[in-house]
Amino acid sequence: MLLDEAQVQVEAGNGGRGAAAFQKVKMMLGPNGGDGGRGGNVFFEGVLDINALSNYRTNRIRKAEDGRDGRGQFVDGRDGEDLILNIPVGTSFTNAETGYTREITEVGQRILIAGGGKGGRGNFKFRSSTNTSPNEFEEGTQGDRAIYHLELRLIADVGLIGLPNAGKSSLLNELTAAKSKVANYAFTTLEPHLGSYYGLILADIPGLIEGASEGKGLGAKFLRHIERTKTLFHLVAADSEDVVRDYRIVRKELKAYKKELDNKAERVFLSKADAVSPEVLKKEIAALKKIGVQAMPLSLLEPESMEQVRKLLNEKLQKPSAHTV
Ligand SMILES: Nc1nc2c(ncn2[C@@H]2O[C@H](COP(=O)(O)OP(=O)(O)O)[C@@H](O)[C@H]2O)c(=O)[nH]1
Ligand SMILES: [Mg+2]
Repeated sequence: MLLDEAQVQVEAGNGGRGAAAFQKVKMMLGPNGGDGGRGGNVFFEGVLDINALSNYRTNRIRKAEDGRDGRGQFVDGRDGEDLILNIPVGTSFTNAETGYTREITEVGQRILIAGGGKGGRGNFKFRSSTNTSPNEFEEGTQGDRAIYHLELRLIADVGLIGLPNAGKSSLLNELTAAKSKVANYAFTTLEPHLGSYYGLILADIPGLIEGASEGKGLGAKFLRHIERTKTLFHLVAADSEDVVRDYRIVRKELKAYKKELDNKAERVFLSKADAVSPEVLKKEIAALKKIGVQAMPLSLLEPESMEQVRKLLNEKLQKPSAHTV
C-alpha cells in the first residue's frame, strides 16, 4: 500500500577533532597537527519512486558519517560522507521542532536538512609569534539533529485517469521507463505510478470507479493526488459497451470529490482504438462529441496515434517551469 506519510530522525556527522602533534625531528620542533574533517551533511533528494517513503516505515535514525580526526604530519581528517535520503517528488517535510517546512518538487532536487559539524583545528593553526609550540587543538562540533515529518501529495504534469482496464498503465509504460503492472482485468494497479517523459512527470492514477469519491475501492485515496496534477489525460476504452457512460462515471467522481477538479484541463482519448472497427470508433467519437467531448483515438499498436500523444507531451515540455505546481 502506498505510504504517503512518514517520519524520519536524522543526524548529520560530527566534526573530527583537530590534532596536537609536533615534528619529531630535533631541529624542527614545530606543531604539525592537522584539522579534523567536516561531518557529513544530510539531504533529501527527489526521486520518481513514489514508494520511497516506505524506506522510513521504521523510525530508525539516519546518520551521516562523522569527520575523521586530524593527525600529525599535517594530515587533515577526511570529511564524512554526505547522506542522501530519497523521497518522492511532491513530498513536503517539516522539522518537528522548528516548523521549518519545504517541498521537493523536482527529480534530483536536493535540500540540506541537517548540516555536518565543523572539523576542529589542529595545533598547527594555533601557532603564533608568541607561542611557537602550542598544545591547543579544537574538538569538532556536533552535527545537526532533527526529526522531520514527511507528507506526499503526488505532483505530476500529466495524470492518466480512466476506469480500470482503459490502458493507463500500458500507456505509461510505453511512454516512459516505468513498469506499472498491466493486465486484462480491473484493479491490477493498486498504487499510482510515476514515469518521466524527458523530465515531464506522468502519473498513472488507478482505482477510479463509480463511488470512488465516497470511499469505494482504492480511488478515494488517490483522488487527492489528482488535485495537484496539471493536466489530465482521460482514457476511455473504445471496446467498452458505452463510452459516454464510462466517461461520465469518471467525471462524476472527480467532481464529487472536489468541485475544482471539474475545471482541470483534460484531454480525452478513445484508448485501444485498434480493438474496434473504424465504424464503431466513428460512432463513439460522434457520441462523445454530442456531449461536448472531443476524443482522440489512441492505440499502442498504431504508431501514428502514439506520435500524436508524444506531440502533445512535447508541447508541454517546451513550456518553461514544467514542474512548478
Ligand atoms: N488492443 C489494445 N489493448 C491494449 C491497449 N492498451 C492497453 N491494452 C490492454 O488492455 C488491458 C488493460 O491495460 P492496463 O494498462 O492494465 O489498463 P489500466 O487498468 O487502465 O491500467 C491489458 O490487457 C492491455 O494489454 C491498446 O492500445 N490496444
Ligand atoms: Mg493500471
